[in-house]
Amino acid sequence: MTAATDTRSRADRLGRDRRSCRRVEVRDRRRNGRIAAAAGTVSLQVTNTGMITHELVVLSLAAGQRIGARTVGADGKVDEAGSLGEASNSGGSGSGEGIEPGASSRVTVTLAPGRYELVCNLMGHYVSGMHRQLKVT
Ligand SMILES: [Cu+2]
Repeated sequence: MTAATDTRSRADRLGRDRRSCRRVEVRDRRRNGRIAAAAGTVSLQVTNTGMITHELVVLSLAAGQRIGARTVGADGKVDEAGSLGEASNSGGSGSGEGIEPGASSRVTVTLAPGRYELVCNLMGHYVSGMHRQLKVT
């Protein structure tokens, strides 16, 4: 392909500056569906369709690490040190007090190719199944 016929921007050809937006639903019941996105800037628009407050935290997954296999502490939460970002601000973006039922929040993260785990880290929610895989390619 010659440069004249490649109408993509230089950034696209180099795989940079790709932006994708994914809508994610969080609710009270277990939900294991996988989400996929292109590497680069990823915006997650998170809507709580459940009856209680939730949140969404983006965590890295090590090679071979399974979804849902994190150690849950006595506080009913997993270690979220190294969190890449979270949506827990009802009606806004970033960190807050949790996403109230019927509300939405969003978070924008820059992700390299790999596997990530989207978790709700309110007390007891991870162990009840609130974790999903995000695969970035
Ligand atoms: Cu939750």
